[in-house]
Amino acid sequence: MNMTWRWYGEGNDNITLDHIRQIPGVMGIVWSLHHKVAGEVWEMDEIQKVADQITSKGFSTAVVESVNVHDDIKIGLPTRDKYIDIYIDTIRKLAKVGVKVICYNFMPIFDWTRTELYKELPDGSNALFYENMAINENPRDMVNRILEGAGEFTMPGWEPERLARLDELFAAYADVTEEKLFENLVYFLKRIIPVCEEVDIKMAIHPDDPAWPIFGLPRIVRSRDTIRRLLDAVASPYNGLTFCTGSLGTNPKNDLPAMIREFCNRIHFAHIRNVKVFENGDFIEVSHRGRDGSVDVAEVVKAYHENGFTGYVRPDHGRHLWGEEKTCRPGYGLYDRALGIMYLLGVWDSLENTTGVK
Ligand SMILES: [Mn+2]
Repeated sequence: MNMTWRWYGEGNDNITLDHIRQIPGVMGIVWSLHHKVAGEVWEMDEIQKVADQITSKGFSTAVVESVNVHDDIKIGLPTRDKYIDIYIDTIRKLAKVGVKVICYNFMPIFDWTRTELYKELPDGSNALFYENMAINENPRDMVNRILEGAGEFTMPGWEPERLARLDELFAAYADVTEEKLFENLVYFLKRIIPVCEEVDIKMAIHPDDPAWPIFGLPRIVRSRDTIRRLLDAVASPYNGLTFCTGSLGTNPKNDLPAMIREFCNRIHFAHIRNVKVFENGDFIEVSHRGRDGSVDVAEVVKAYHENGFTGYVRPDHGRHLWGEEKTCRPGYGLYDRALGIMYLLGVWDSLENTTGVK
């Protein structure tokens, strides 16, 4: 298990690399060029600059999250080839600075979706919350609420410029069925995976969050069957997963430890976090500790250990603690993610000690 931390970059994150160095066990930084919109060219000097910042503090640059996929690729428009060429150009450049895994997603229009960013938990902390009923409303209202809640912070997948064209985007996706979206994903993978094999970068698709269709838009990476189909469609190990227990865990039917055991050799990046799912299907993000939510996090870690997992891991979202919501990006405070790392490494170390398997 290779522990990492998502960092939004110099001047774009209140948590510095020097802070991150003080969290035990963190070996790598999960990074990106956060000012880039999907389809934009990543210049080599911009990539090199961030990579140098990261390596100068002794961290690895091996995981990029994300290189976002342009809507034309997801919709399957004739212009998609041009955007795939740009994506390939980025893959080749990232290989030059030691990147080994690219996390991406193929969700139409909305990336992760929540209805409230600061829902109070019984202990007085607050966290990202999803209320089913609120999703029946106009998507524009939800977008406005998320963007207002985020304040000055940019949030990947929630670019105001792109979401200003919401009606246009919905119209463009009108004919994109689940089947069509899947075909478009396979088309994209068939073009990029040979390049990934050549430069040794593994693609790791992030599951849909939450793990079901919203606003009538298709979602295709959300269960054992949908994942199995995708991995079979392009059988190369370079076509792999970011296995996010928080996203897949929103649907209690997903047996996460069983899925890890089945897909382990295709999981290149593990997002580990907990959610508490209520009987009506609403859910809230909680601490990483297994008994605080619906995801048996210790069992998840055990499934990785049993399978000799050597891939990259990060704590995913955390709660906002001790008032930090005033200064941190929603879901990406310092304290709860650092506590999460200690829990994950605690379980991992104890498994190593009791089994003798390092
Ligand atoms: Mn995730």
